[in-house]
Formats: sequence, C-alpha cells, structure tokens
Amino acid sequence: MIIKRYIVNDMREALVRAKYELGKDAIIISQKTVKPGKWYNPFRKKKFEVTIAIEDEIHEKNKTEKEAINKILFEKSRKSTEKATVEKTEKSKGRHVFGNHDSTHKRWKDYCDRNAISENEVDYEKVRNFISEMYMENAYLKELGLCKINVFVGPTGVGKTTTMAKIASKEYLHNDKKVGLITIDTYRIAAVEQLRKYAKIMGIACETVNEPSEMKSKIQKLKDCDLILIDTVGASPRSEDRIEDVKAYVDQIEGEKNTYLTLSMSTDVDTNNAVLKTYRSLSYNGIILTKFDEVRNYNNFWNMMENNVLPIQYFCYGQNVPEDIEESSLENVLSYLWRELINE
Ligand SMILES: Nc1nc2c(ncn2[C@@H]2O[C@H](COP(=O)(O)OP(=O)(O)OP(=O)(O)O)[C@@H](O)[C@H]2O)c(=O)[nH]1
Ligand SMILES: [Mg+2]
Repeated sequence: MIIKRYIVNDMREALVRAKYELGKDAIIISQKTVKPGKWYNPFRKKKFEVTIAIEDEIHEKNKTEKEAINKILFEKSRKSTEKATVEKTEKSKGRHVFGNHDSTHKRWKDYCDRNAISENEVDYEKVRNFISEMYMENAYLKELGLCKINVFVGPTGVGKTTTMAKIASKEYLHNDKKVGLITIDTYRIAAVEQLRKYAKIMGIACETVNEPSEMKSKIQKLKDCDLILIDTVGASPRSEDRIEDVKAYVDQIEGEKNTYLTLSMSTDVDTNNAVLKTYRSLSYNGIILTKFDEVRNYNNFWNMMENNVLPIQYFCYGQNVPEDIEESSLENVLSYLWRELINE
C-alpha cells in the first residue's frame, strides 16, 4: 500500500493532485483541517491535510502509464533545461541587473544623475521607482483579464500548450471555473495528444478542430463552459503561410475573445521583435512570456518595458503544471527577477 499526505486548499485539489501522482484508483483514507506555518503567525490560513492511499500493484501499473504521458509532455523541456544549466554555469557572475540592454542602461544612468544616486548601488526600491517614473506606459501595469474565449498563438515550442494547461488547471482548481479546451494543432498528432492528456488528467472537455469551418460548432459544444482556451499550431515568424493558416481558424471565432501572443524569454530580442511584428495579422491583444527560468539575462524583459504597450498577462518560469505561472503584474515580475538575481 502506498500512502501519501497532501496539504491542500480544498478536497478537489487533493483529488486532482492524487489522481495525477498516484492514478485514478487512489482513495482518500483520512482528512483533517490544519494550519501550516509558525503557531504565532496570526495570518496562517486554514488548510486540509488529506491522506490518500493506493495498492502497490495498481500504483505500479499507473506509474508506467504516467511515465509514458510525461515522456510525451516533458521530453523537449528536459533538453532545453539541460542546455540552460550548462549555459548558466558558463556565464560569469555579478552581471548588472540591466544585462546588456543598452537603452535601459542609459535611461538608468540619466535617472541616477538626476536623482543624485549611485548607478552601481542597485536595490529593489530604486529599480521599482525608476520603472514607475520612466515607463508610465509600460505593459506590466495594464490589466487584460481572461475573456470567455482565449486563443494562444506564437512560434513553435515557446510553451503555448503548457501555458494553456497551467491556466486551465489554475482556473479550474482555484477559481472554480468550468474550463473547456480546443486544439487546432492538427499538424502534429503528438500535439493533439499532449493537450488531450492534460484534459484527461484534469477531467475537462477537449475538442479538436480539423477545419476552420468546424470552429463555430466546436465552440458551441463548449458553450456551458466559463472559460474556453484554444491552442494553435506554432508558426515561426518566417513562415507567414503558417500564420495565415492559423488566422483562417481564428477568424472563424465569433464574439469577444482575447488572443495571446506567447513569447519565450530564451529567444533573442531581435527574433521576438520580429514575432511581435509578423503576428500583428492575428490581432493579438495580450502577451504571455515564458521560460524566465531558462535565461540569465533579462533583456527581453527590458525590451518589453521599452517597446511594448500591450498588456502582459502571465509570465511562466518552468515546466510544472500548474505551479510555474503567475499573473504578470510589475510587482510580481520584479520580485521574481530580484529573487533570481540575488540567488545567482
Ligand atoms: N523551462 C521551461 N520550459 C517550459 C516553459 N513553458 C513550457 N516549457 C517547455 O517547453 C516545451 C515546449 O512547450 P509546448 O507547450 O509544447 O510549446 P508549444 O508552444 O505548444 O509548441 P508547439 O505546439 O510545437 O508550437 C515543453 O517541453 C514544455 O515543458 C517554461 O516556462 N519554462
Ligand atoms: Mg503546442
């Protein structure tokens, strides 16, 4: 018998986590309320400690199945994380907070001169004030919020499907939303499978659209959902034909929708700028930034500060679904970057 304890916000979270880690046959054997944290902290939140068990043989069988699923889901990421780790150890330490983003660095110098502060003594408050003063129009200060229909577009491998799965499980688990998924990623069978597996783990509906003309009926099928998330095939900024293919599907969506352009922090700034341009034909109105964990310079972040006026809705920093995602408020992004820089 395998026994596991989970500290969770509610029973549903315990069940989803247990189902994912131990398999669908896991059963609850006990539950009690607890208040984790130091006893003298008056702000401790009430949580549940749930004990879940599963028979050894059934667990062995489920484990093999889960390993097969993980192989499909995380193969690519493992490779890219390994690459990033090698690069990290090769990079020298003590890099400046602005990396080599020249124009931001110049603005910082001007700001320090004007305020009679030392440009080398960088601390969180100073950077926060600098950004608030210099980038009043910056994208992190704008809020978009999820629509009923949300489409995820962007280059290949940036993390569209993974991010969608993160949002789906967060909204389902923490915000009690009824979520439906649609994939129009019909170029690769594996990609459709990837989303289906996520949907199966979470127990939510997933529809596949094979032709633009099917889009309306598939959305109609999910009309009772609070949230519909639509995955698309990745298209490099150089293959405008592919972007046009995606557009043919997206154009079929009626009514209000958000279209999120997903960009990876580990792509170079010039390429991301090209993506921002080429994808304009898809009329995206929000941005998601992924793979913060893979880089040791935040040039893309400073570039977004300088040149992008659209809201950035989420930022992602790892392959774990649903943990490695956060709302992209300026405060959240800055404190993430700060933690990472200090830990270097
Ligand atoms: N390190 C890291 N890996 C990520 C992040 N987001 C996604 N990945 C990984 O990047 C790889 C590609 O992610 P997908 O979600 O398949 O990317 P996609 O944009 O849907 O790719 P296509 O469908 O091929 O266009 C996967 O192995 C993910 O686990 C992130 O924030 N950090
Ligand atoms: Mg995908």
